[in-house]
Amino acid sequence: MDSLFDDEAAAREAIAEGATLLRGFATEAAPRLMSDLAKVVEAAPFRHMVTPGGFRMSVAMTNCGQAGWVSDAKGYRYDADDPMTGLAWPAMPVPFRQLAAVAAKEAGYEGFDADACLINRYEPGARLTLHQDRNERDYSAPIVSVSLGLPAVFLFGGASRKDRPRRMRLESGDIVVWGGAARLAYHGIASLKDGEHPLTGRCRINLTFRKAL
Ligand code: MD3
Ligand code: FE
Repeated sequence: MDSLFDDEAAAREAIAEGATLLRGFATEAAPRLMSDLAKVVEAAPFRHMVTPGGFRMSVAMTNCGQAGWVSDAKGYRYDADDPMTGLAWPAMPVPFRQLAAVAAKEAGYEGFDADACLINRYEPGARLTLHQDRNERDYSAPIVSVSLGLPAVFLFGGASRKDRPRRMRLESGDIVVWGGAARLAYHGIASLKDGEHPLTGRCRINLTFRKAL
């Protein structure tokens, strides 16, 4: 194997116009991603953000990269600094950036260079209600998502919140690249089922790589 991410065996599955599932693409790199993540989390701990409407999110979040996604009473946005520490978000570990770029290329998006990585941690019962990702400047760049640990049911809707979502199981090591027509689709995560995973313990971690700036 010449590189951690050069997985000849990775199967490309078209799941919708512009969306590609790379099953198991991150499995080899996962232990390294978890140790790099531990360093990120030392500098920028997971926290439960509050929505502009005043609800505490069940998903715990942190970020790395030049900008991080934040939510508070003032709204949703990307910010260069972590509001919890007042410091810049930790730099994006090189293996994170490389994995995102290689996965994007595999899905047909050459030259993807993520500047932000939102890290979501789901404990049993945590969920993410249907939403669109609209805080990034340029919707022509895809979003690359990496699932680690416990499996989840991903809800993939349409261009309108009213479109009934498809349910898809995402497992540890799966990467999905969301671009083109899928980039502004409504999506979410159903309430996480309890379990235990050798990589993460009793949780699911999702890394989403974005071009935010
Ligand atoms: C489809 N995260 O962080 S990843 C998010 O598993 C988010 O934590 C979920 O939705 C998670 O915003 C889902 C898959 C994903 C991410 C971004 C998308 C799917 C997407 C953007 C557009 C369309
Ligand atoms: Fe999202």
